[in-house]
Parts: sequence; C-alpha cells; structure tokens
Amino acid sequence: MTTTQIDDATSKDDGLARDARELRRHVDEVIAAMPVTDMHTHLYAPQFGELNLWGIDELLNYHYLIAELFRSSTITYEKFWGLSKTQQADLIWRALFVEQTPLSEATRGVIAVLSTLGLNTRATDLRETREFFRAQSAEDYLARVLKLSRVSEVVMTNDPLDESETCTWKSEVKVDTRFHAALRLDRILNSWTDAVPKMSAQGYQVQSEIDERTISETRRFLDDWIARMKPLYLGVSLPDDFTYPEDTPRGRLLRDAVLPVCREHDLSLSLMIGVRRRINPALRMAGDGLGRADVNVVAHLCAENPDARFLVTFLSRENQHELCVAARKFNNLMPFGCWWFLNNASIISEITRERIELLGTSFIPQHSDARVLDQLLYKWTHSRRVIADALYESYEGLLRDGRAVTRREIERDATKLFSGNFRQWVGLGAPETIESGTVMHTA
Ligand code: FIX
Ligand code: ZN
Repeated sequence: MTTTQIDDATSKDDGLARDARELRRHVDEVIAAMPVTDMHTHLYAPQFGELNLWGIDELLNYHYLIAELFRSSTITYEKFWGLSKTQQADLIWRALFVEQTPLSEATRGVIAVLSTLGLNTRATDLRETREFFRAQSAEDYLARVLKLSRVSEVVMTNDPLDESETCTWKSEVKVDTRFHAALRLDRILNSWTDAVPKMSAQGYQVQSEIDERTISETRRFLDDWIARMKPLYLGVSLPDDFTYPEDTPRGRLLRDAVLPVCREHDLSLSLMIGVRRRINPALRMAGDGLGRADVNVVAHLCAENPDARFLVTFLSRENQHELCVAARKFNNLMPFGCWWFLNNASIISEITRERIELLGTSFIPQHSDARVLDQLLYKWTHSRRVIADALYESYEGLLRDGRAVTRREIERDATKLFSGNFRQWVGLGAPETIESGTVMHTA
C-alpha cells in the first residue's frame, strides 16, 4: 500500500501521521520532549559532597578528553599528572579546542554544553567560562541541567567499599530522590584480594580462599548494603575474557553469593562486558581498552538462571548483533545502552536500528555514563537525535508497508525506550500517562 492509499483509506482526524513530513515532525517533537531515566551514570547526588562533579574544569578533565590530549600534545604523562586540575583543563582547552577544531564526540560535547549555557565556544582561554561556573549555586545548577536535558531520574554507581561514599551512606542524610543507587560489585568480583581487607574492616568474616563462611559473610555484606542503599540493581563491569561457570573467586562468588542475593531481593544483575582495564597504565583512568567477548556466556547465564534478570551491555561493536539474538531467546535478558567507545553517533545509529529490527521496542537504547553533571546536556541531546532518526525510519518503513502510526503510539514507544522499559525491569512501576510531554510515574 502506498502513502496515498493510506490517505484515501483513513479519515483526516484520526490522529494518524499519514505522510513523511508529518511523521518526522511528530517523532522529533516527542523524542525531544521525552523525560529520561538515565539508568547508568557515575553522577552523585549533592549529598555526596565532592563526588558531585560539575563545571568546566571537571568537564575538560573527562578521561575521554585526557586520552585525546596525548594524541595532540607532546607533554609527558608524568608532567601532565603533576599539574593541578586547573592547569590540566587549560592545557586540554588549548590543545583540543583552540589549536585544533573540536570534531571528536567528546570535544563536540563540551562545545554543546557551552553553547547550551550561552557561553563563548571560541574563547581562547577559560577565564569567563570559569567566572560563569563560579557564580552558580550547586542546587540551582543541578535543577537547571536536569530541566534542560529532560533527565528526570539518574542512577548512580555506588561502591560499598569506597570510603569516599560509604560515609554518606552510613550517615542519616537523605539522598536526593531524583538519584537512585546501583550497587557496584567490581571490587568484590574482579579484585577479591583487595576486597577482603576492606570487607574485614567493615566487620565481615571473609578470607581470600572462598569457603562457606566467606560466602555467607559476603551475602550478609550484600544484604546489609542493599538495606542501606536500596539499589535498583547490582552491577559489575567484566573483561572480554569473562566466562561462566569458572572455578575462580569471581565464578564462585557470582554463583553462590551474588545470584542468590539477586533472587532473594528480586534485584537484576547488570553485566557490562568487554573492558580491558589499563592497557596503557600511564594514562590511568583513560588507559582502558576493549575486546570482543563471548555472548554465549550470557546466554548460558540466562538459561541456567531463569529466575534471575540480567541487564546487559557489551563494549565491542562486534558483539552487538549476537546480543540482540540472545535477547530474542531469553526474556530475562535486557540489552541496554551504547557503552563508552560505542557512544558515538555512527555506532549508536547502527546499534539502535539493529535492535529495533530484532527486538522492536523491547530494549533500553541508551544510558549516558556521565561522570560530570553538565555532560547530561550533550550526551542526551546527541543520543536523542540519533534515536529519533532510527525510530523515524522504522515508522516510515511501516508506513510504506501499509500502517501509519498515531502520535500516541509514537509517545508510547518513546516512553518505553527512554524510561518505561527500565522502570518496569527494576520494579519502579510503569510510566503512566503522557500529558504535553510530561510522563507521570507511578510510585
Ligand atoms: O565501568 C564503567 O562503568 C565504565 O563506564 C567506566 O569505568 C568508564 O570509565 C567510563 O566512564 C565509560 O564511559
Ligand atoms: Zn560506567
């Protein structure tokens, strides 16, 4: 059926987007206004004090930009790490924004933030930009960024073995309700020998060799931290050679402590797979790389644990298609995000189209992974654009196949993608209705 035939077959006031132009307008308007639940970030609520990062010096010291600096500057690693944060930011601004055109995703991001805030994107130094940020109050600036980025809820990454945040959790302070916790298991699952003394210091009877008491104490540790943080899920990043089952501390702890705890508390486990940590240690946090992983491992976990739920993302582009196929087989698997090195327009576009073709709307297209509050301003703007293009093309294909969609249907689909699928998966309740671009959440 052609577009003209659909025109003839439907009345004018049925709310259908009958032609490509009308469809494009509806998709763009709906996606631009859609509130987001950002299901994986490294942001912190204001109650976490200095962990709550914002402003130009933090933005420029993002590890993505530090890696790019060393492609353009001759400064040595030692000298760079010896500079103050302000000096590092000055150097990055000069090398990546003044002496060259900021074309990479991470540099364009800083430009988009400055532009959104009405600041000079061609400044030759940071004096005025710093003055602007100095004049902001943290509270008002947070409200402004959340409003401008249309992010209504943020999920943090919370390490129960990191003293810089455990003191806040142990205090009676009320954490801003726009921020949710996610309990991170990296130390426990990936560096057990580091975790042991830290857990012992918190009063748990664990030891390097995994015995029954260590398992039951790890479960007690997780139970206590779940009670304290009330996380939406438990999460871990894993290397590309991750396998399961395996006779290692990670394999044993995963099988005998983490998965039973997830079941008992009805919590999902988030697996972020494919990172090769510190392939260039001199770059510190900017020195991580990636490798192709084995998606069959996840399929196996899903098959063996039908009563557990997994949120899964892979870092390698080569794993994306296999992840979609695994998700078609296991409805306890929810693919999410275009993680880190995949968070670029060309790759988000490819992955999102592939996911729509194989999974319809039953996936979570993106998370920001923001580390600095202001990054919400560009990461979501960039992602919204690409996701809108992918959705528009799908609806346009559907129109050519003979079915027009209504604006309500576009809103229903976008709500699932930007918040609903995640909220439902973690038991936050489905977004209820959309009234003039506002999604009302049930408690
Ligand atoms: O493990 C993670 O959660 C990663 O996202 C980070 O470790 C990484 O440094 C990052 O910021 C990626 O965007
Ligand atoms: Zn992350």
